[in-house]
Amino acid sequence: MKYIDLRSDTVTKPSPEMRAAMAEAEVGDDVYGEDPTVNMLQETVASLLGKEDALFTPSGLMANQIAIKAQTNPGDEVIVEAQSHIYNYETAAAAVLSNVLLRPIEGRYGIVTSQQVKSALRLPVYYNPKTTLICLENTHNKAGGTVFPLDVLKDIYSIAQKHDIRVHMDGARLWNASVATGISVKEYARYADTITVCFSKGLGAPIGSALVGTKEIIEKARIYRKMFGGGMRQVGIIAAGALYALKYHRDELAHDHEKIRWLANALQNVKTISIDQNTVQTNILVMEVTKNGITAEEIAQKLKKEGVLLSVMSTTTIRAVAHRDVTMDDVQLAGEIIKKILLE
Ligand code: TLP
Repeated sequence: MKYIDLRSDTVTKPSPEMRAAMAEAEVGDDVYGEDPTVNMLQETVASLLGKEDALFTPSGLMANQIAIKAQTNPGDEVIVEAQSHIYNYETAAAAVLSNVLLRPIEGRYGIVTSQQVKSALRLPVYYNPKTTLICLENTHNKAGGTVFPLDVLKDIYSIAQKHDIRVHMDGARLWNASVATGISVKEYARYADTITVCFSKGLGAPIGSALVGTKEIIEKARIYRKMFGGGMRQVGIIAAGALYALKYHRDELAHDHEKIRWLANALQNVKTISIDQNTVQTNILVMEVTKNGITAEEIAQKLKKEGVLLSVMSTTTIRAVAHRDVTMDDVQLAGEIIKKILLE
């Protein structure tokens, strides 16, 4: 059966043109810093985000965890949003790899306010944990692809600087935030010390993320990437896919936003689905399915039988993610099938 796969934007496959660029990539040993294509990717990303340096990593998770490791000491406290990827979907890696205390703060639509951050600051007493890092997510996955407002980000960054706290932005989908708002990724990056960006989600590269920051932090990050088993050799083949995606696929993310907007509108009046239209900002749609006595998992199974794949986010919510490998026609057909299953 051919599925319409809306589980995630991670499912995209490299196009023939991207594969050709990968096949032609010049390579070298990146553990020696000698892969010209990786070096070009790192320079390109650092410059796009207006930071001194960047480090290519095999995954977004690794980039986030290296950022935490490089900016904390064991026993430190890291403020995270309660629904964030770092807190929910990273195998408790921060506790294991960095020995830090994650302090979750519940945001609205995944956005914590500067007031919440202020209230979370601890008195500098020796028996209190020392807060050294705040992690924010832009766009916010679990909240439905919501964009972090720039003014809130600015306020949080200024509070953090006053208290000698670093800010890390999990910008796995920062490209989407930028396309949706017209605010450059560089402008968002001004208000974070380190940023994770990802090439293998909406941009359509097969593998890879990057961590961006000062030379000093990236130097430390390189040590931890190696420690975590992420030192790669002739990886320019992969970096070439990322470079291709950055050059040709970024602007196309707007189409994915249109597809999700269409789906959200089409399902708005289905009485067994609840959609908060405020969350419909980019390429993700999180829907509460309220059909009596049926779990989200069972609904996802029924949809699968009809050829539509969605991901289950909780017992009552499912997620559809638009990406470059599904067309508007696919999404419209999926919309009809979702309606049919939820109304039957
Ligand atoms: N998110 C995946 C799943 O893990 C949930 C998805 O399908 O959306 N930050 C954010 C905000 C993410 O959404 C993800 C992946 C990551 C980090 C981790 O990236 P990878 O999968 O490259 O380790």
